[in-house]
Amino acid sequence: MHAQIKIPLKEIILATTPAKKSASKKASVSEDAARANRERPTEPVPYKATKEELLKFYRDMLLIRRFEEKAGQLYGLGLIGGFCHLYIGQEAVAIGLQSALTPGKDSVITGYRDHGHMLAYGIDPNVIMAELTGRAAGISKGKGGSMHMFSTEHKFYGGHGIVGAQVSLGAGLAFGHKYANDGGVCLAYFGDGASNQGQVYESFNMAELWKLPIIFVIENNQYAMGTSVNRASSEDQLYRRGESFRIPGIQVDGMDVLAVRGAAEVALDWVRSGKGPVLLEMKTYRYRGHSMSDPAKYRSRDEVQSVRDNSDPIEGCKAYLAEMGVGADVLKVIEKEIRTIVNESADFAETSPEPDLAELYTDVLVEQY
Ligand SMILES: Cc1ncc(C[n+]2csc(CCOP(=O)(O)OP(=O)(O)O)c2C)c(N)n1
Ligand SMILES: [Mg+2]
Repeated sequence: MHAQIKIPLKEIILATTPAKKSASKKASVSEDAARANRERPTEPVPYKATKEELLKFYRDMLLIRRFEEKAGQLYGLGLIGGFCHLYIGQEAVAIGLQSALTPGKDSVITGYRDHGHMLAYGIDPNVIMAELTGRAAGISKGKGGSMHMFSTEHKFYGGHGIVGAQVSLGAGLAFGHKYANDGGVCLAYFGDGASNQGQVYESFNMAELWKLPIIFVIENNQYAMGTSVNRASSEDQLYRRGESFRIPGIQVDGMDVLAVRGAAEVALDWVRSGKGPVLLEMKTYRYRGHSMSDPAKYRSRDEVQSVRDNSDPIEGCKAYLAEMGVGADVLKVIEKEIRTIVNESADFAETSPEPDLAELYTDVLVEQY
């Protein structure tokens, strides 16, 4: 028996390539040229927010941050059961993108890390917190919990626990917009881990083929549970993932709300003008573990601290506000208002009644087709 000799894959490919080198070289050059000639969205620029808009971004991001911190506390007290995935660190993504949407026209769908996207849509914090604590007043009547929240009146379609499933469902929502000719665009969020799922690529193919009005948003927070993006992804520049489907991709600083909003403007212009989908890779970071049960041993405290110190989206927004002359006194008033809203939502969620036992038998099947 021969001893097995390991030859790097690259060398095998070179050794077996036919001699007609110039012809194959030529083909690849013209392919590159064709790709370069394809129309692309314009390069996004940071959004030029007015002082009022910037204050609203700050307020909305702070609401997510404080709401999530409170949810973490309620979980620790045993008032929230089951899974709970916090969005702390990623606030600029949901706020930058969703502030650019037209309410009642555009739709949003995401995975299980969904509280922030609901708050960004202006949904009442009381009904979100009540859902977390499993109360009848919760947005899914207390039966969905953290991962399964919906608000069809806001065109917010969940809240999904199956990694990547929301991408195909989002393509369906976009198909709905096109079919009804209602001018709406679907924003479908998914993670860096989800971006390795097969159904994502089936959805990319159909979405581009049918020029569906959809913005695919990869929230690249660097980890899928305990696995870093570089360990799990052969192409870790995730904005390139739509390339072979002819879906243009843009990489964005997802820790900067103005950069995110700027990219949202470009993406919406592209999609609304009928050019089909676009892919946004949001480079972001989650400060907390994957879920409440994750001690996050796969990364160092220093790594997390360094992101907090250097790229925190709320601190970044504060700096922009300071440049516009907004003083600490104004921010303090906002901080106080947010604390009140969040405390009230926790009180509401603790004191409102649990669902009736009979609710166990409702919403299980759709009776009519
Ligand atoms: C189809 C499927 N496979 C595996 C899981 C288990 N799972 C839950 S979350 C997760 C990681 C996903 O990471 P990412 O897409 O980066 O999202 P993030 O949690 O970082 O927001 C995995 C593997 C699942 N829920 N569904
Ligand atoms: Mg991730």
